Amino acid sequence: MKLYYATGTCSLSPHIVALEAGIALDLEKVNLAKTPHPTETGADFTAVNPNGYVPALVLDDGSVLTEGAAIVQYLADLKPGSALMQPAGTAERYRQQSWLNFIASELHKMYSPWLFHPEYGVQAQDVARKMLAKRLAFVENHLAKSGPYLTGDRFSAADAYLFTIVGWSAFTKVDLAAFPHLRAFMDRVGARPKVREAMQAEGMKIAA
Ligand SMILES: N[C@@H](CCC(=O)N[C@@H](CS)C(=O)NCC(=O)O)C(=O)O
Repeated sequence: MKLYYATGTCSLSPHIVALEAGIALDLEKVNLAKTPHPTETGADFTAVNPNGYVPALVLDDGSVLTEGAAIVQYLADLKPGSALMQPAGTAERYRQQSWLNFIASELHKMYSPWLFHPEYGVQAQDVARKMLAKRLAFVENHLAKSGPYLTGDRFSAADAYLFTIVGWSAFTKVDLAAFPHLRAFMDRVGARPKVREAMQAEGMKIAA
């Protein structure tokens, strides 16, 4: 299987899940700075994902799976023993899917495009930061009551996604000072060997 990724973007989440599950992926980097996005081998990425965004996972049968929240579930389900997602149909699985959807719609898309595209303007960015502060406060309260991970004691695919997205905070000037449990979560997940391995493989800086 091959994961199309761009360094430090939302594709870090399936990259982490694959490593945590013990799945060896081929990686192909996409240059998002150029339009249409070329890959590192010179291919046109829109031929893989017509929407032009990462992550995209090419499965062993050659078909392509897109949407990060679906890709992490696919990878986790390949290795049920990794317990990165609970079995389909269980209440725990729906809770994890609820978090994946929350992260995708309430956090991911609030950071991006608003905070990565200055052309949206300062006013739009301020609105996004205010909304994010509310949503992150919700995550903070949840972690305080029910942590240390989103669904309790075990790291899951939803945690990989949360870590990836909240990791954009410093760069986008989203202040985490009021969220000690979330900051502790970021440190805890960031210290996981497979998380560090994924970040290093993408050429990201990791804390010593
Ligand atoms: N709905 C997609 C969105 C993915 C997405 O926003 N990817 C960003 C990087 S975090 C991207 O590749 N943007 C480049 C573009 O849209 O051209 C998902 O959840 O996987």
